[in-house]
Formats: sequence, C-alpha cells, structure tokens
Amino acid sequence: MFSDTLIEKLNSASNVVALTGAGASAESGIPTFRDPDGIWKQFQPGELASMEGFRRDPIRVQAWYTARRETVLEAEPNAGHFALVRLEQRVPNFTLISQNVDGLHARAGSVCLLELHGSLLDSICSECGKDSEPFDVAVDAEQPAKCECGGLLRPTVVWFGEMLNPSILERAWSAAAEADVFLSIGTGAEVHPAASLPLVAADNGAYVAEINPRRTAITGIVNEEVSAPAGIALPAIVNALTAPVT
Ligand code: BV8
Ligand code: ZN
Repeated sequence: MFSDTLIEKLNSASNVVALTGAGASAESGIPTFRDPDGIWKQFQPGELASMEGFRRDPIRVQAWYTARRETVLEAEPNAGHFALVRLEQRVPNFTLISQNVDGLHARAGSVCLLELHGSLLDSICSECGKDSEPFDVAVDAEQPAKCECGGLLRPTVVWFGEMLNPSILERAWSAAAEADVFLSIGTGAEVHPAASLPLVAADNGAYVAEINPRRTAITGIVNEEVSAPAGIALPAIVNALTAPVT
C-alpha cells in the first residue's frame, strides 16, 4: 500500500504537512464533490457555493447548507481523522490544512488545523457581518433567514470567487514550503489556491505522497501514490512509524 521510503521520511521528518479534501470525510458518510455520487453531480458549484447563486436563490442555498450541516452533525470522525491526530502527536511540527468545512478534524482532536474554506457549522450576516445562530431553513421556506439588520444569513464558508482568509492562506503556504513530507489526502486537487500547495511543497524538496483510491490532477507530480481510502491507509501508515523518541 505504501513504501518503506515514506515511513523512513516520516520517521525522520521535522515538518510534516497534510492537506485534506472531501475524500477524507467520505468514510464518515459525507458525500464528496466530484465523485460519481458527489454533490457537484447534482448541482453546479456556481449555483450553490457562490455569492451569485446565493443572491439568486437564498432559500435554496440556505436549505442546502442546513441539510449539509445536519448530515455533518450526525456524522462521526473516521479512522483517518483520528490517525491524523496521532500523527500530529508523533512528529515535531505538524500542520493540517483542510479544504473541508465539516468540522470533523476539530471533533477528532486535531489542534494545528487550518480550515482554508471555513466552516459550514457557523453563520454570519452577509450585510453587517454579525455572527449569528446557525440558520435552519427548509427548501420550501417562504422566507430566507435574515439578521436583525435585514441582511441575509450565510454560512462562514469561502465560496467560489471569494478570497480565502489571507493569514490562513499565508500560514498554509509557508507550511507547505517548509515541509519535509507533504501528504495530499482525499482531494481531487482541482480547487485553487489549495491545489497549488502540493506543488509548492514539491518545488521546495518535500517528499509528496498522495492518499487517494483514484488518480487526480497532481498524481503525475507526486513521489508516491497510496491508492487506498484514507481511513485504511492513514492508520496503517501511523502504525508503521517507530515509537517516538522520549
Ligand atoms: C479564490 C467551500 C481569489 C464551500 C469550496 C486558479 C486556477 C484555476 C481556478 C482558479 C484559480 N484561482 C481561483 C480560481 C477559481 C476557483 C477554482 O479553483 N475553481 C476550480 C473549480 C477550477 N477558486 C476560487 O474561487 C477560490 N477563491 O481563488 O479567490 C479570487 C477571487 C475572485 C476572483 C478570482 C480569484 C475559492 C475556492 C473555495 C471554494 N469553496 N468549499 C462549500 O464546501 O460549500 S471548494 C470545495 O471543493 C470544498 O472545499 C472541497 O473540499 C473542495 C475541493 O474539492 P475536493 O475536496 O478535492 O473534493 P472532490 O470531490 O473534488 O475530490 C474528492 C477526492 O477524494 C477524489 O479525488 C476522490 O477520489 C477522493 N476520495 C473519495 N473517497 C476517498 C477519497 N480519498 C481518500 N479516501 C477516501 N475514502
Ligand atoms: Zn446583519
């Protein structure tokens, strides 16, 4: 499933970075975006995960995020999430960069976590920016959920066409540039700027391993393909590491 080289590199690494995408939550029952049964197969990204789509049909977008939040709150972190927590405890400097907005890494106990695309668990007002209780909107609702100021409530995620939080992106970029080992886990590596992070790591000499049952946009540039689900590969990789030097 994986090489001795990967284990040797992880055993001797100072800086390890993991980038996760929707595939890391697949074994928790959360649909991915671009797999055959993925979310984007039913909807166009621009329709639902963009300010234009939100303005065009706020009830539809709020109902979509309400349904996704309910799915996520019923889900549990999987063995891959927990293996990343063990890896974080095992290596000197570990940074987990996630594109996922489901909060499962935090629930599993990951500490050094950069949520590049925000979180669907929280809501804010799209006009005054005030934090709000999560909205709960059904697709047949008469009215969209609004703030006291009258502004529409939205999830605290980064939509297509929106800038990522500059300081979070900066921290992710420098972690990738300093990585000795970079693990790209469960991402199709199609969404930018996240998809550039494995390339930044590779350009700076990191050993890049991809953990994904399928090939992706970056499979051609990685040092190692671990063609297995994250929930199987990650625990096996962490179990293969030598015990930390105490
Ligand atoms: C921005 C939050 C500046 C919302 C999301 C440069 C080049 C090209 C395009 C662009 C570019 N710069 C900007 C763009 C446009 C755009 C973009 O990248 N478009 C793509 C589609 C071409 N990017 C943006 O708009 C970004 N903003 O750059 O700002 C700017 C500003 C104004 C104008 C221009 C530029 C913002 C991007 C963030 C969008 N928000 N999510 C929400 O989730 O509701 S992105 C969304 O996609 C999720 O975050 C998701 O995580 C992410 C990436 O998808 P993946 O995670 O990779 O999921 P996917 O389904 O694709 O793949 C799953 C993989 O898992 C598969 O490979 C599968 O094989 C694997 N898998 C399945 N099961 C398992 C598994 N792996 C392991 N184990 C398993 N069990
Ligand atoms: Zn408001």
